[in-house]
Amino acid sequence: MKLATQDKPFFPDNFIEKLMMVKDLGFDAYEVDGNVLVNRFEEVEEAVVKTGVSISSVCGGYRGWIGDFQEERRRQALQDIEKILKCAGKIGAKGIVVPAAWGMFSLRLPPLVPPRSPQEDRAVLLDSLGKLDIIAERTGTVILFEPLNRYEDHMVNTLGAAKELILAGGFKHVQITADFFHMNIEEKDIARSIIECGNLIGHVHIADSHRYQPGDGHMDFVSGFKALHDIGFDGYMAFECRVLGDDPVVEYRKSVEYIKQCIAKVVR
Ligand code: LER
Ligand code: MN
Repeated sequence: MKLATQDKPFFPDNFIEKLMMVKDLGFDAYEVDGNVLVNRFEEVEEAVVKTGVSISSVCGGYRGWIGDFQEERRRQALQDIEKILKCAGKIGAKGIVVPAAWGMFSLRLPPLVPPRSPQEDRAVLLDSLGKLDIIAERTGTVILFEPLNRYEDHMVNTLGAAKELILAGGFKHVQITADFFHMNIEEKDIARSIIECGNLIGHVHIADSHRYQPGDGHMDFVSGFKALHDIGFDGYMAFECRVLGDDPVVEYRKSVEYIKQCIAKVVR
């Protein structure tokens, strides 16, 4: 199990310096924003070569959502993701993390009634994932489809729901991103859900129970990591969190150490 991190406000902007800091903190790779990857591609490519730190994956950085209520914005998302995946494939990143939508609608917050039926949501998502499946194949990448918690998305909240859509569509280049923060809210038993998805799990996001750095909250990472180890997961776990503490660099370094200790308990 390899570790990656998303960007942090305390990382340098220069890409070589950024990836050097990523390595120095104890990470193997960097999860890049899609817009940054496309617009600063040469710089990112040079930094990967010079530092030996790879780009594990891409997250965000496109307009609209693959399950957008507005058709035009959905098309925009698919077009932007295609551009991002061309760059991701060239640089050796596994693929892009995509939720159905983020912050578009929640069934648990007013106005409570969405403008589209669950059947229509499903048809839209199957269509988008079908189109992305073909683009992923062409670019040598994978769509890392991510269930979000009920307050951030109303369409796909659990690993099981993501798996069901992938199997229903027969997609070969769509896998699941298992995000511990969302799983902590939505899964009855995180370890069991991971086991049930098996090799459909393609990527992992980690944060502690309060979305801050791992080790600072009350998440049980070890049982989840054991399940990942049992299914033979050999992908990246990318830190997706804010960092609490007076000195965020010191705290982030401690967090990486903490996660490495959790991994050591299951990988012997
Ligand atoms: C948002 O909470 C999240 O988990 C991101 O990975 C969005 O894709
Ligand atoms: Mn996530």
